[in-house]
Order: sequence, then structure tokens, then C-alpha cells
Amino acid sequence: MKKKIFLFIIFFIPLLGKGQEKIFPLPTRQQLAWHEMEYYLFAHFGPNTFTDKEWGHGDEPASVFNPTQLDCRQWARVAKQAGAKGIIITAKHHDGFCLWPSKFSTHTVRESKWKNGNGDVLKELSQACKEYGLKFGVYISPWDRNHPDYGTEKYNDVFVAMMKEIFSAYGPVWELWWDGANGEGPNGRRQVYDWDRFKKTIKAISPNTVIFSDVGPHIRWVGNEKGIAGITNWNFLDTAGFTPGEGAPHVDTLNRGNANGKNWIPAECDVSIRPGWFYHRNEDDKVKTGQQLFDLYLKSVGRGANFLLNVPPDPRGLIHENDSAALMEFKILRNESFDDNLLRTAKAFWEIGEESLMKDSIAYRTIDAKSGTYSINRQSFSVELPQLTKINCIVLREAIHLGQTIRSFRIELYEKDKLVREINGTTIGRKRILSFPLVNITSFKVLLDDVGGYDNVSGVAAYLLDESLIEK
Ligand code: FUL
Repeated sequence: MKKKIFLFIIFFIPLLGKGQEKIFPLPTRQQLAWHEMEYYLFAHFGPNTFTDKEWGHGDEPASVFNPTQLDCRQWARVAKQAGAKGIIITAKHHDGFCLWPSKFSTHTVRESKWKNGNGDVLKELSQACKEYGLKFGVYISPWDRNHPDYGTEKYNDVFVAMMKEIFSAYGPVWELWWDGANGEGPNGRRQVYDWDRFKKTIKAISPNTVIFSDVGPHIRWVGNEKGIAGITNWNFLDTAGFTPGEGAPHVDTLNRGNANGKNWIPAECDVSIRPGWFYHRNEDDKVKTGQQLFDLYLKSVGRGANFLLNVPPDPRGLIHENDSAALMEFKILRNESFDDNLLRTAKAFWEIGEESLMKDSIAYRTIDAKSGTYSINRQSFSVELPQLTKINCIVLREAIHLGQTIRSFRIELYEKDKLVREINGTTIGRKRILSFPLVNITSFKVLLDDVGGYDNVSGVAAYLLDESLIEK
């Protein structure tokens, strides 16, 4: 099977040269690895699956949780076949029910009838993820409508203890998801969360875990539950004075990031394949189609963010047939669209006329021997195709390990000397997928009009998508 990385023209990017100062926030190694995850599944599962609710009240009897055929290996198999790279499970949603037999709660799988109280969903899912080579993530709602300590300082101890319990029994946990919702607990009180303590706990017990919340510390919410990132999407966010939930920045800020923000906190686009987050039978005919999912992929991954797609298991404890069918349609559309990079035999040239070396479709440019870096005017480039070629999609990648520095770019598409289309864009980030009405071209230029840093474009590819898939 062809690997996508080889389909790109990859530019060799130098690391920062001697004497150059780091002036932009940079991603950590864990965040860089997170960016490469691109697309993974969310699994909302718990008492709500059986009571047809979205937000349980926390007083549902544990006995309602009773999946008849629970099979986490089926979830993992579907995820793997769908090309998703991980699964994040609602270990505890707002109703407080724990999908593992926590010592710190009396509202768990242990109190349910499922497997006579001997079942453990986290154990089954973490094992299935390992077996299928998927990353395992957990959503643990800080809001808890069941726990008697909720609304008191003691609950912060409970929350920390639960996290430790999960991380030691089912780790490694790749991503930890802290929801921002915070309402009243059973005693009518709201909790004052000790976010600093929560963060320090994870840093100490699992430094490689990336933590999501509205404001990070590592991954931010995209500001909507539609799966759509801003067309301008900075990986930077200012968080001083903000907290997850009601204390978060405006949703528009979360959607686009802060152009001059102080921290590298990229956006994750969460959305459900169905109208609700939990499974409801009356939504079986409202599952998003492969084409709708592809459009969301363009609006999330194609805007430099990650795509977290919720596929809620049903009361059997299985991913419903309609959902898996849509996931496979989506997979086929991505393969058909992006398997054939039309630049495989193209040549790339840099503005100052540096030699471009073509090696098996991969272009390298060498580091400037004198300065050790490229100067800003060397960043634009042109691509020449061997023959007149139909395209309607260009993918650009930015060398984000050096930061995010491209503020605006232009692409000029030519048929011989005739300019046939111009595309204007702002940020690129990890990946920018641009789709447009079909053109017949012999070359194009990528002009980086406003760039703050060093040599930044690390890859370019072009494709011919089915016309119906062009971003709406
Ligand atoms: C929200 C929650 O209130 C929803 O139930 C769901 O879990 C969603 C992903 O996040 O804040």
C-alpha cells in the first residue's frame, strides 16, 4: 500500500540555525505526534445509552447499564477499518457512572447487572485498542451529578484519585478529555475545580498524555460541536486568566486561535456522526453520510486541526451497522481522493533558482552553506507539471515543528502563460486542503505573501477529487 507521505513533495527543512532565537511558541514532541493522529473516534457510552438521555441526572439505577453483546474489539475493528487512529471513551459522563469498577464511587459497572457486576469497559477497550494498534483516550467529566462529595473540596481528591486509578490500571492513556460543563451536583452545589492540581497530577503520572479542555493545556476545543475549524486557524492560544468551561475565551477565539498567542494549543474538532452524542434508536436514519463526513474532514483536518468523530455504541454494546457503513463510505472517499498525488512527476523550483533535485518524486532543497538558513524571499516556489493536468485540490503542509509562521499565501494556477485561477489563503498549519472548481493547468506558484519566520512550507500535493466533494 502506498503511504501518503511519499505522495507529497517533501521539502527538507533545516532546524533553527546558530544564533537564531526561538520567537514563536513551538509544539512539544507529544503535540507533534498528536497532530499526526489527524482523525480518531469518540465513544459516548453509559447509562444514557439505555435511558435515551443526553445528560443523565445521576440518579439512574446502575442496573440500567446492561449491554447484551458488548464487544470493544468490534469498536476497535471498525475504527481500524475506517482509518481512525484511536478511540476516546466517556469513562465517566456527567451522570457520574463509571465504566470501570472505581473504588471511589458506588455508581459503577460493579453495581450494574452487566456480567453480574464483574465487567469493566475500560479494561476491554484499552486491551482492544492495544490489539488493533489504536491509541486509547479517556473522557472523564469533572461534573458529576451522582457523587455525594461533589460541590465540596473533597471531590477534587476524588477526581484526582479516579484519574490515578484509570491511568495506572488501563494506561498508557494517549489523550485525556476534560469536559467544560459544570452544573449542580446531588447536593445542589457546584464544584470549584482545582485545575492546577489536576494538571500537575497528570504531568507527574503520565507526562506523555496530551490533555484536552476548552483551553488546553495541550489541546483546545474548537469552539463548536459541528466539527469545523476556522478558515484562519492558529495553533496559538492565550490562556492567562482563562479556565475551562464558563471561564473560557469566546468561541470565536477558540475557533481561530490567537495570531500572536503565547502557547501552542492546537484545536480539536469534535462532532457526532448522529445528532446526539449518545445512541438513540430514533436517530438510526440520521447518521451523517460518507460525503458529509468528508466535508467535515476538509473543514477540520483540511484547516490544520484534528477530527474527533463520535460514533456512539448502541444498547447491544456494538457500533451500529448504519454508523459503520457511513465510516466505510468516508474511508473510501478519502482513499479515492488522496491516493493519487498528481505531482509525482512534477518539478519544483524556488524563486532564487536553486537547483531542485528530484529523487523518486521527492524534491529536496539543501541548506544554504553560508548562512545555514533560508531567507524570507526564498520561500515562494513554483511547480511545473509534465503535461496539461486537471486538478481541483491542492494540499499544503507547514513545517510546524519550527512553529506556525505563515499568515497569508496565494496560489496562482497557470495553463502555459495564462493565469487561470488564483487562490488566496491565510494560515496553513499542519495541513491545508484547498479544493476549488476544476482547472486544466501546466504549472502553479505558491507565493507566501506574509510570513513571520523561516522556511516554512514542508509539502505540497495536488489531486483530482470527485466534483461533488469540493468543499461547500
Ligand atoms: C459536552 C457535553 O455536555 C456533551 O454531553 C458531550 O459529552 C460533548 C462532547 O461535550 O460538553
